[in-house]
Amino acid sequence: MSAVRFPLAEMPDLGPREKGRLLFAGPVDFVKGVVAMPGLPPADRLEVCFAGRSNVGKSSLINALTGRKTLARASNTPGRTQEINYFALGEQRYMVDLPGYGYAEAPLAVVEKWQALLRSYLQGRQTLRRAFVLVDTRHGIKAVDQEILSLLDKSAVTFQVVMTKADKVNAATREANIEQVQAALTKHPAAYPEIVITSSEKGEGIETLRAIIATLE
Ligand SMILES: Nc1nc2c(ncn2[C@@H]2O[C@H](COP(=O)(O)OP(=O)(O)OP(=O)(O)O)[C@@H](O)[C@H]2O)c(=O)[nH]1
Ligand SMILES: [Mg+2]
Repeated sequence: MSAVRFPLAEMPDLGPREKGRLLFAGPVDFVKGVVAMPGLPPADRLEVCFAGRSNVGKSSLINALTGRKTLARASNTPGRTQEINYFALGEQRYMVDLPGYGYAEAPLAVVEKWQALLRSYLQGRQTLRRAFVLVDTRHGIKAVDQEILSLLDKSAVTFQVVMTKADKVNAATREANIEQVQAALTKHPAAYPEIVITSSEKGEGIETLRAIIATLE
């Protein structure tokens, strides 16, 4: 049997887990919401971003990671996060909540403005160390995701797929959509070779993701 090219991330060892726990137990602050590139905070620390279609669970994941329920606004209304939202983990890391894409009802002018900003951000942010691309475990990678994956390939920004809302699917759907994601990733040179399965609701994968963010160099 050949090895799976995009295996699920294993539970990290005690050391990285403790590093992750400490990082996220420390101060977490909302820094600012940015609507244009000149508004970005100084690129003085390592940064990760969370991208994904509208409603996939980006804000909820940031809240779960930080253990603060209302830090990033989460809502049932797609397209709620309209800005690039910066959160600081002490002075060590920035976490960036990106505006969701694929929100069908957004006016074209709005969509184009955000696409342009997303493009400049992904291509122009020197300290961006990894993009977490969130994919709903119920749906797998959709056509609307392919655009951002290609953009990340072109920008040479390493991205890691984080599957969200794992609590909402049965085991068979979970397995099928993990395989769908694994197959789709083979076409993307910028894909990091591990997938993380999460549930912001139940806490699955949160400790693993904390450790990943804390140990990036
Ligand atoms: N059951 C379950 N629901 C979730 C989970 N994560 C998010 N949700 C729900 O999904 C909806 C959208 O979550 P958000 O975190 O606001 O999604 P988002 O990606 O930030 O959306 P935009 O800001 O509009 O792009 C909310 O109603 C959340 O409560 C999860 O792990 N499990
Ligand atoms: Mg959001």
